[in-house]
Amino acid sequence: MQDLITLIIATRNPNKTAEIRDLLADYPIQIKNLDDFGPIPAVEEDGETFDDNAYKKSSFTAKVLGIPALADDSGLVVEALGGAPGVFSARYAGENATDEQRCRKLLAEMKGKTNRKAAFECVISIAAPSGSALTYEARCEGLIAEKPAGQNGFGYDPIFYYPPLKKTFAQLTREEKSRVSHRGKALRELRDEFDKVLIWIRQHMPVQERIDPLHPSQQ
Ligand code: ITT
Repeated sequence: MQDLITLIIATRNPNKTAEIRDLLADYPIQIKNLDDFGPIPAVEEDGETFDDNAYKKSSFTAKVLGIPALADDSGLVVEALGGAPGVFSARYAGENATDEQRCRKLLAEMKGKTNRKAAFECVISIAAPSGSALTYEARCEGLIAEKPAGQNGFGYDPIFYYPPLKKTFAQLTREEKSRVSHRGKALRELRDEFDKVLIWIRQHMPVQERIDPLHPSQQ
């Protein structure tokens, strides 16, 4: 029987971890968090696209720990703001701002704007320790609400209104959100070909050399 593959979720955002764990729950893998390891340096997310940053996070973590890593880079893209906050979503109101401060800043920027169209975008990158990677991406379209509503979720969920369900993402349960969200869609794409992904991971793992201490020259 083959050993169970370990996949580390390379995120420091516990809400993302919870959503990703839910969606990969039925698969024959052992999922670990960054908290399961000692401190590893943070990755600088200075890429110009979600794709760049997702790969930076997954490849760095996989190389440092020697285990396949899955990273998510995501954010909110607002049409009337020329695509902002985009890759700066996490830092939109400064490095140490809270989710509430980020939402408040976005609502202030949107004051008086009639075009409220926005989309959450997500790129999932799975990297092997060698640096090879697979990528999945998805988006979810909605509108920026006039004011926050709902207590669930994280980030911009209270101000992201999803017209088909007539609710903000923060008014949905985690399961309801994952059924329609950017992250849920990207992870479902990954799940749909998970058997192939497992084969890919096995093929890209470094070969462990076993040295027989009694007959080292025969190796
Ligand atoms: P990691 O880099 O450690 O994964 P992070 O929170 O810094 O965690 P990102 O750099 O990808 O993650 O920034 C994404 C930001 O975009 C996140 O902090 C939220 O503000 C926002 N965001 C992403 N997905 C979201 C979602 O499903 N609901 C609400 N806001 C979301």
